[in-house]
Amino acid sequence: MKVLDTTKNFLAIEEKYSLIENSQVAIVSAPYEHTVSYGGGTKYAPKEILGASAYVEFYDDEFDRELCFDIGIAAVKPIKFEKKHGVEALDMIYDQVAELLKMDKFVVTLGGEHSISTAPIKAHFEKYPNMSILHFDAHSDLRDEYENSKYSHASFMARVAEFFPTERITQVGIRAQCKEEADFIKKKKINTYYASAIRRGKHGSNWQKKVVKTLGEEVYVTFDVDYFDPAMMPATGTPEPDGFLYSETLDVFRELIAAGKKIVGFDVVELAPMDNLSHPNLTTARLIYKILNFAFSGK
Ligand SMILES: [Mn+2]
Repeated sequence: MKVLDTTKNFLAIEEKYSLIENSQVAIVSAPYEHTVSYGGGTKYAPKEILGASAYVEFYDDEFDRELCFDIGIAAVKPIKFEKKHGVEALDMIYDQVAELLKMDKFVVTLGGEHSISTAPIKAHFEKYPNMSILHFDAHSDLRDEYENSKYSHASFMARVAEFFPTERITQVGIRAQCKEEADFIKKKKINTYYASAIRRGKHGSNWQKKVVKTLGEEVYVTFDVDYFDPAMMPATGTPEPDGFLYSETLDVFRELIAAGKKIVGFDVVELAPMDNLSHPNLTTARLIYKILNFAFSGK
């Protein structure tokens, strides 16, 4: 499998830490964008995230280590979708993630729009049949279809719910959905932590711990950056007010690790890079490296 070279890979690390055979982590770039409903640009996200990652420090003070040199991180060459979309595009992502999982890599998938997440979730679910899904997002993405597409970014979780046990899905930060989605959540017993309920204190001061309690031992994370407050993350297609900040979000991962639970893989989607505004790209790159630090905290 071909990887990006030192100038273009994650953290811009030298070859011996970023060849596929030397790396425990593989980063998949899925620059897929087909069903934009508001602002566009997610197809540029993987390249911009990798570019910004060159400015992320290797050292993490919380873990007192330079994780990248301990585990190795390979960035695989981006998937070329050309004219392919819908199921065909998802199959391409699935094949690459499944192949890397077979090689025992920890896989991180970069979107693209949120519809891509169905593919890595399916591949991880086959390897980790007991896993839970932890879904950060402003939207629940449970519309059966949106703008005549079953594979819209607004329907991705509805597709996941067709093959994944819904009571094992936990959503955090939701603040924009239609009634059909709210009804579906109740009927299918999805654990949804609405932004307003968190802010109103409905889940107490340590809401992060409550979120973690709903999860099993193995956790797959799907992270839509529009979960964050638009003040810190304006670079996304459908920004919604009343979002979350960085540190309170990391506390979810801290509770997860404290509870002895394990992150088995993750994806980060919906970054739509903006001209002349670099901090959203850097924030996303830092988030990815930080989640890796949590995922490998015990190793
Ligand atoms: Mn969203």
